[in-house]
Amino acid sequence: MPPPIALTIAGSDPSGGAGLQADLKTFHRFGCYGMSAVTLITAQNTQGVSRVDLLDPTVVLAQLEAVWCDLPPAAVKTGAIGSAALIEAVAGFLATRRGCPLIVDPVMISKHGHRLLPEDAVRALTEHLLPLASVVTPNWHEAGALTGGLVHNHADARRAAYALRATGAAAVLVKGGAGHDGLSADLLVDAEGELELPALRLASRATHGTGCTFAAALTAHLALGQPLREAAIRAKAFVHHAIATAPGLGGGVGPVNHWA
Ligand code: PXL
Repeated sequence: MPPPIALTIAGSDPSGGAGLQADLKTFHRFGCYGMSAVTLITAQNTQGVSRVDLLDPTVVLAQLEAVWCDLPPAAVKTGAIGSAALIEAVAGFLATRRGCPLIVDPVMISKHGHRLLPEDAVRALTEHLLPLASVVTPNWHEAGALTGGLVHNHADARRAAYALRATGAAAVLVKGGAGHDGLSADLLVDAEGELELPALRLASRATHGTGCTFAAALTAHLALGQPLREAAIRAKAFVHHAIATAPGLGGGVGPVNHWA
């Protein structure tokens, strides 16, 4: 049996901790065959982002067309897409090719605070991409930005999750990593209701790419045919372990352990 194919549509992080590099490593870790369509190229390391260059939408569409007809994916993930024009191009492509799970990680700001999505592109995300999503995985900041408010606590996160489901996303998983309590609890809202995913918060500097790695693990488990709730529980456990066993690389916000 060939392995399931997982495709990421995301930005490049040359330091290998986040972006499409984190996605490919995580797909590989779970036995999926990983493919990547590049949307933007960052220049960065664990200490900061020095440059972001967006690719032309036609360049992204050409990559998607090339791989889709020859190696149809079992699950697709989106990461940093970079502009309203790019989001509209990607969503337009995916709208005509439904049928496999779509995991939308609404990447907006890097761990260093560098903006990866301009504010005027947030609306393109909610209007065009979220309605296609099987699951969308915002952190508290992104959940607030996508719903036109601020998320400061678990009650805000719950409200934002329901508001995001109203955009047409089949499920919403709001990550609780930005909280200050000892439990970094995520909240999943799907057609069946709510599922809380608690995990002991780790005091670690190695959090570069945690969001990408989590969404990529979720994508891999869905590509392998697991139900969403099971996939979410496993992805959460994986990221926790990946932070706990981080390799200690770089002088700044270091990468997690993608072999965890
Ligand atoms: O973790 C968010 C993220 C996504 N994609 C790219 C990134 C980052 C964070 O640095 O660089 C390309």
